[in-house]
Parts: sequence; structure tokens; C-alpha cells
Amino acid sequence: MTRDFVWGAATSAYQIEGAYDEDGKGRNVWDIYTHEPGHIFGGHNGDIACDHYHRFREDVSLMKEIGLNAYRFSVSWARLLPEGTGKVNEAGVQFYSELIDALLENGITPYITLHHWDMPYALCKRGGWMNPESPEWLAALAKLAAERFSDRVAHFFTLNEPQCFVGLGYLTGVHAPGLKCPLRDTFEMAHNALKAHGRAVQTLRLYGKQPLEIGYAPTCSAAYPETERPEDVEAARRAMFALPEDDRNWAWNVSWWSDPVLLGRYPEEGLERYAPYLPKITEADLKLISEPIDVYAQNIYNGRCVRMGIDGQPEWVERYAGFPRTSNGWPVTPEVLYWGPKFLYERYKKPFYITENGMACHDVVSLDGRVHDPNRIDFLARYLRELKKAAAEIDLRGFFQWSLMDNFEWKKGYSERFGLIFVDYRTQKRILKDSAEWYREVIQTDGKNL
Ligand code: IFM
Repeated sequence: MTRDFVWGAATSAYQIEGAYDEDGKGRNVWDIYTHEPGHIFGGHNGDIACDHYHRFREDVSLMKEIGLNAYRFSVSWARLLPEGTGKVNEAGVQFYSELIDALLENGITPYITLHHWDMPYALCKRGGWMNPESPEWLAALAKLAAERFSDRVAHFFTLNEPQCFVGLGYLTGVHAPGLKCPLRDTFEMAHNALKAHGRAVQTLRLYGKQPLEIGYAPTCSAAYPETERPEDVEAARRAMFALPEDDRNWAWNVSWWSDPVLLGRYPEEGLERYAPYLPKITEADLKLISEPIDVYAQNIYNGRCVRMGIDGQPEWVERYAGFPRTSNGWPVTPEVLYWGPKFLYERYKKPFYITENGMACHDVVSLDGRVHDPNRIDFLARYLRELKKAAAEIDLRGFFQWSLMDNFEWKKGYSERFGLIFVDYRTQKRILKDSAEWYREVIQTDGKNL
């Protein structure tokens, strides 16, 4: 890795902060959704979560102990703007201000994500992403963040995984706000969310108090080739940017979410195939959506192996019985951290970050009082070796492990643990897992020990 490669870890507001109704915070869609019965494993919610709102100083000390260069966190929109726009909640501003100061005092660079799924409920009631004003709503949050934080924070991401907050929130309805909308509505929401990204970029630039590095962080399941034969590589490249076969799964694709942002146009194939569902898309919209950004990122956890079929079409390679999986059932496919960044960089030619990668394990506190997580160490070592190969070929800026600490894993509640830090939710006691100690060495040696 280059000397200035950024080694970090990531979290999001709803998943760790708790304090869901304290100090003037407004409700967001997750506060409402988790309080309705039947949605979340065990009836869990983020009311207290990791109580990071009250314990952030301890958490920053632990980040320092791990040796993190950087910490990526999201701001809770409704903590800053309880109604989504308008009146500012000064207590919320103060919380993030103190967090930022604590990070800087400990030599940890803050990276802010503006929106990680927790839209204020007041905005959801006004139609959420269906409302044509929604791009202006995100711009209001961006303005506040720029005005109040960008004197000390130079790195911002606009949206985290829009695939999920549109696809899971409004299409399959398994995430907040839990709606099953017609396909055409979800395409309109996606278009508005992309416009919101563009407005956030413009606003951050306008009000930023220093030159900012601004990026966008969608997610993907990457395709990787079965062999390095040029035909298989080409098959994987094509599969990586192809549209899902089933229109009901349309949100799970790379090109629809990234081509407009980085190339200034929706993919031609999608414009044809989705024509019956599409809102009016103007040149002005595309100009806004493709407002230049500095860096591009993806959250990549796994993917699928592809070969070129005898018919000249990419075909999926079946997984063998007993294929390695994480505790939440996701396949372990380290190759995605080489081929994913490489394919994305080839197409979009932007300096690149991995903004999330990591695994869920059923971690426990052992008799010796420690948390031994050899599976996570093995997982990260395999994935980071692949990323190191990519770093030798593309402009790769950093890696953020998901997650800094165990936290509220959406539909799965607290049943899945992704952290480098174990959290006992009964006592809020934190324990560094073995993987945190291991990650410290990776950071100290700049990946040479991988
Ligand atoms: O916990 C989530 C995160 O909020 C978004 N990306 C995937 C993670 C693991 O599911």
C-alpha cells in the first residue's frame, strides 16, 4: 500500500448512537419502524444501541488503541434537523462537534457520511424520496454539515448504499419505512436520491470551509472471473455492470446507480428495459447528478464467480457444497476486493475507496475474558491480500472495515456481530476482539504483514 493509504473503520448513526429521543432529536424512519411489532429480530431497536452518544469518548480511545488512521461515521439527520429541514438542533451539532474534536485530538481523520438510511420521519410523511423537493432536503443537511463541521472535516460521502434505502425500504419493504411501492415509484425515488446526491455535492462545495474531498458510496455484489483467461475476465466485467434479470430486483445493480453519477448518463440498456417505469429524465437532471466528485467508493462484501459460456454469454459458476459463509449466510469471496475495484476503476476512472467490508461472526466472550475471532482475521487477511493486489494497479485511497463495533444490524437486530470491538449490550462493556489487535498490526505495517 502507498504510505498515505487510509486504514479506517466505519459505523452509522442509527446503528450505534442510541439516545433516540434525547436532547431535541427528532424521530427518523427507523425509530418508527422498529417500534412496530414484527419487523425486527427479537423486537430489537436502536433506542440505546451501543450508547455511543454518551460513550463516544471511550469509543474514540478504543479507535486510538486500534491505531485507526480514520473513522467513517454518518450523522443522524433528525438529530441535526429534527424536522428534516429548518430548525437546527444545537445539541446535535454539539455532539458531532465534540466527536470530531475528540477524533482530531487522537490523530484520527473524520470521514462523514451525510445519509445512511435514517431519513427524518417528518420528511417520510411528506412523501420521502418520492417528493420532488427531496434533493433540496438533503442539500439542507449538506449545508449545515459544511457550515458547522467542514472547518475540521475535509472528507464527505453523500449517500450510503442508495440501493438499500430505496430497494429494501420502498420496494421489498423489509427495511424502514417498510413500503412495497410500484416499480415506477421506486425509479422516481432513485432518480430523486441521485439528484439529492448532486445537490449535496454542490452545497458542500459552496459552503465548505476548506477544499473538500467529496465522494459517493453505493454498494455492489462484485463479479469475479473463474480463471484469468481473457474470455472469463470479459465475462465477469460484463456481468458486473449488467442489469438483474428480474425487474423486481432492479435496485441491485452497479451501472444504474453509478453511470449517471460518474458518466453523466443512465445505461442505454436500462433506459430501454425500464422505459415503462421511468420518470421524466432531463439533461439538467443528469448534469446535476454528475456534478463532479473527487472520489468514488463502494461497500463490497461478496460477489459471484463468472465464466464465459460456450454461447459467448457470461454464466454464473455454481458454488460447491459447503462453500464458506459468514454467520449471516453471506458467501466468503475474497476475490471481489481485487476484481471489484479494478473493474470499477476501469469504468469510472476515479480515485477509489472501499468504504465497507467485513464479516458477521457469532462472537462470544471466552472463559479467559477475551473475544477470539479467528474467522474474522482469516476473512480480513484474505480480502485485504486481494485489495493489496488491486492497490498495485489502481488509485486506491483507503479501506474502512465494517464495523468499528458490534451494532444494530437492521432487520437482524443485535443477533449479528460485525465489530472489531465486542459490545455487551446488557452492560455496554466494550472488549477489543483479537481481530482488532490483528488489524492494528496491519495498520502499523501498512499492510506489509498481509
Ligand atoms: O450494517 C450494514 C451497513 O449499515 C450497510 N452496509 C452493510 C452492513 C452489513 O450488513
